[in-house]
Amino acid sequence: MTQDTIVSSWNDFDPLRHVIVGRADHCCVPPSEPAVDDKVPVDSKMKGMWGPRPLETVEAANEQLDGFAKLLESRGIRVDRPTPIQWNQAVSTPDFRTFSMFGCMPPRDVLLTVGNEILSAAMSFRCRYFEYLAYWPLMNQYFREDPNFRWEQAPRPRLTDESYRPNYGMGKHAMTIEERLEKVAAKEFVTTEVEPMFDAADVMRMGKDLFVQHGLTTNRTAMEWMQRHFPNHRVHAVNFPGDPYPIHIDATFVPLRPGLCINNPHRKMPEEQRKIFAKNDWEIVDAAMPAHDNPPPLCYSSTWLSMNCLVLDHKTVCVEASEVHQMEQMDKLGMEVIPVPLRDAYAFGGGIHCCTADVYREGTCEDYFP
Ligand code: ABU
Repeated sequence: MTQDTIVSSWNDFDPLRHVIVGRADHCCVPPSEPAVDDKVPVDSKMKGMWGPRPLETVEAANEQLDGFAKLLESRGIRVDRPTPIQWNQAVSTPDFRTFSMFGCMPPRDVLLTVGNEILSAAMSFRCRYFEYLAYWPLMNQYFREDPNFRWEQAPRPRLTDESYRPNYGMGKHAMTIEERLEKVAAKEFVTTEVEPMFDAADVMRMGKDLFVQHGLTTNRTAMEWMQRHFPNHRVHAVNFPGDPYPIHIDATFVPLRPGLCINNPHRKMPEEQRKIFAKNDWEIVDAAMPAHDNPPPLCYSSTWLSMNCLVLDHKTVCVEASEVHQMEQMDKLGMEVIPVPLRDAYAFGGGIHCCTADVYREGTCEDYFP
């Protein structure tokens, strides 16, 4: 690593030195579109509503995000923030049109850091097509500061109607949870395989190995693209059959340090996929139950944001301050726990891990699964 190195991160647990924390400014609830519709449960109050989020919720979320940024800075971690744009604008390409964007929370969905590269994801939500623009000033700055930084963009998806299964889970007779789970078990999701589509938050980085969740936001074609793009890595497809809305791996399967992961007890990794961990002496522990029965209002995510934590180093972890069971479990697992109030930001796209994106962690690319 040279003195000029700004960007380097190979996993989610080595000592964190530089991170991006999202902002809630101008965030919107997006209008109906195929990929979004499938993420919003049929009985959700969000069904059918769209437009700018209420100002008081934006202010409350920003207060907590700013507080989190300050806390990280107080521990000597450099924190950068995105530059929000006016998200309440229509998006139009030759292939589709939608009437508003989403926001610059959460960065983890958009930016995938692998070593000295930050890759903007090929996201399947039309409303998130231009979200990378909020990070463009930072990417441009890193490009100028760090001669080895690889500023990358995955192929821009076309997101025509061909990219989605028509009326997946929708229509007059919306799918029941049982029917959804059957589709998940059959690995049949709203996205088709006509082009690579993925969210960066579906990728769990563990040195030479990238574990990628196949679900609503990431397809198999994206995994094939990733394997060719990262030829020195091993890309593993993982599925979590107990999750009726499989989106993003970081509230399902979370490494805390080399040799230890927590796994959502409702979304267990199948035996076949666990073998690689067992063979290499990794322990997989069931995560603690969430402290809340329901997510906050206007929230896309599940209550399992409880386990969506940010590991600062092998012994220190940030957990949302109201998640008492998860904090207690982390403590028992030998971690120093830093409680972070962030529940007011959940509705904007996620929790403690989601609202960040790695820029620099110490350490190198290890082979944990030889
Ligand atoms: N962005 C993480 C959401 C995961 C979940 O809803 O469980």
